[in-house]
Order: sequence, then C-alpha cells, then structure tokens
Amino acid sequence: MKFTLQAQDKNSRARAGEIETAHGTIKTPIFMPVGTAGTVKAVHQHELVNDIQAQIILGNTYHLYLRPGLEVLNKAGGLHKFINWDRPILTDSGGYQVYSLTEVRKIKEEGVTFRSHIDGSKHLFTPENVMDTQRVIGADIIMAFDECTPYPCDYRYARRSLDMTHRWLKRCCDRFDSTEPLYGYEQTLFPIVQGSVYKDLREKSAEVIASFEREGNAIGGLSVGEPAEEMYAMTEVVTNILPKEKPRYLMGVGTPVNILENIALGIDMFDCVMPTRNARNGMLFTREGIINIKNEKWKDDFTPIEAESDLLVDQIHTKAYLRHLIRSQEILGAQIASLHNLHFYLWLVNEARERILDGTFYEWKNKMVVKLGQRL
Ligand code: PRF
Repeated sequence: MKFTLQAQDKNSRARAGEIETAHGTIKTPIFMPVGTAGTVKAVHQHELVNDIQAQIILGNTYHLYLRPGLEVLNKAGGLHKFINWDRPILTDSGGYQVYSLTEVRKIKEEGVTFRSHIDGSKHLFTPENVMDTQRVIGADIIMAFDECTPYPCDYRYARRSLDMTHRWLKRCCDRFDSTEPLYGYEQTLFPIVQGSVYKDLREKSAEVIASFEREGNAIGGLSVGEPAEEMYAMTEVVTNILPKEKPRYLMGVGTPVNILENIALGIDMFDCVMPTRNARNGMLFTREGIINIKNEKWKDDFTPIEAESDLLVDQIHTKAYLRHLIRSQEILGAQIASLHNLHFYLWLVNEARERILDGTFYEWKNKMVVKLGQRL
C-alpha cells in the first residue's frame, strides 16, 4: 500500500491524497459504504460501481466468520471473488461488533469469548485468530483487534482497557508479520487508537500506535454516545500526534456534519451504517438538509427526490413515490433510499476533496455544516 499526500488546506488540517492498493487507488478523503455480511444492504455491486462510483467498501470479520464461515470464503478464493468485487475492501476486526452485538461475552487477556447472535454458539476471538480470519477473508486493509470502550467509561477502566488493546496490537502485528497473504496480493494492517474521552490516554495511545509504524492508522472508541464536541476534541488530540504521511481512518463516523468537521481535523477515511440504515427508515440526506420522507409533508410532492443530484433514481423518481414505497415497507424503497444516501455521502467527501485541492475547503465547510444539520 502507498499513500501520497496531494494537498493540505491552509485554513484547517484537511488533506487530499491517494491510497494505492492491490485492487486499485482510493482518492481521499473517502467514505466507505458498509457491506457487513458481503453486501452493502439493498445496493448491488453494479450500482456501487456504476451509479455512485464507490471506491472501497467495508466488511465485518465478526459476521463473515459466523456466516458464511471461513471454509466457504477460502474455497471461494476470498471475499473479493465471493461477492464479485474487484475494488479495495477493508475489514473491521470484530473488535467492535463483539461488544455491540453479543450479549454474553467475557473479555480476558487472551481474547474475547462470546455467543453468536445467530445461533447462540460459543466462540473465542483472539488477536491471533482474528488476523488469521482476516487473511482468509482477504481484504486489502485489515484492522487490529481492539476493545472499543463504551461511553461513559470511568478513567481506570479506560486506562486498563487501553493497555490491553496495546498488548493485543503487538500480538496482532506478530501474527500478521509472520503469515502470508493467501490469494497472491498484499494486505496491510491498521492499528487502532483508543482511550475513551481522556486526553492523556488518547495522547499516550496515539504515541504507542504511531510507534508501530504501520502503513495507516485508525481512531476507534468515538461516536459511541459522547457529545460531538468531545469527539472533535479527541480527534484533534490524536491527529496532532499520528504521522502526517500516513492515512488516518476514523471508525464508525458519522453524520454528514461529523464527517466534514473531522476532515477539517485531518481525517482521511470514514465508514458508517448511517446512510444505509437510516435510509431504510426513511431518513434522506440532501444538500439542503435532512428529510424524513415518511412525513405527511411529502405526500403529494411530485418533484424529483433531489433535483440537483446526478443520480438516476434521484431524477426519475418523486418524493411522493419514495414516501409511498418506504411507508409500505417495499424493498424498492430501501434500495432507492440507500442508493440516494450513499450517493450523497460520496458526493460530500468528493466535494470536500475538490475544495481542499482548489483551496476553498474551509469557507465551504462552514457553510455546509449549517445547511446539512437542518431538518426539512
Ligand atoms: N473499534 C473497531 N471498530 C469500530 C470501532 C472501534 O472502536 C468503532 C467506534 N466508533 C466503530 N467501529 N474495531
């Protein structure tokens, strides 16, 4: 993997760059649609490529390990082949899903035991076996196994957890560096900064993570319920320490406003279920603000879903029709709304990139933040 910085904004810490992977180049800042179980929910690969030009998607180790399982993924020749996607993929390690999706779990030095949310079966994730699993899945970028602390989290717990996440990182790196990719192309491992909302823990973690000198770095443990101002404060502390010449990935963030503010703080990569999950409930993100398409207000609005958008479904379908589909729980409603929201998120990060390149990012960002937070 290679990262090239192409521009740095003068009025903020925003950057534009390019990440080269074995499956092609990613222009940053980037948003990665979430494809948890080998599919970006309700959006076909053909649409990801042709309608919204998605450059990279995310998969989840936790889900793929449980179903379809490693034997199928290995026989398929890895996730790219299994789902017929030849662009970059990043997989999360399960270091978040085991905490958010499973009820019975035990966190020990060795790893985490948990019960499957599918059939209740018992499993153990360790730093080592999570690396092996991500070798089998075969993503271009894989994530270290960490503990994402909840919010709020007392200082003592956050400090102990952080120390364990750092010890786990050493074990991840040792296993990753002593194994080979299975499908003939290179993979790279990103470590994850934790430390809850404590400045000193975040500083310490960023220093430890930087000292591993991996090709890119991630920030976890944010957007877990803390106020946005606390998230931005932590991002700033960490991006001041993480090396400039490597990509920075803020995990699981966020709203369009969160994304713009974090780009301004020096983040290059984002993922979030919000555009797809909220689409299925009728929340649409637009250039003018947020719409709840289920509202009575849109009942007989026969204007396009978004007139300024160049996405086919935004042009050819009306708000009234999409409202009807979502209210009737029609599958097509989820498809149109998900495609719309992902297209908007990708438009947003691409626009940010263009503004960074031409030097107008900061003023544009401040204007957009006001607009995008509005409810229409
Ligand atoms: N760790 C991992 N994945 C994550 C997170 C984390 O802290 C978050 C937190 N927002 C989202 N996804 N491994």
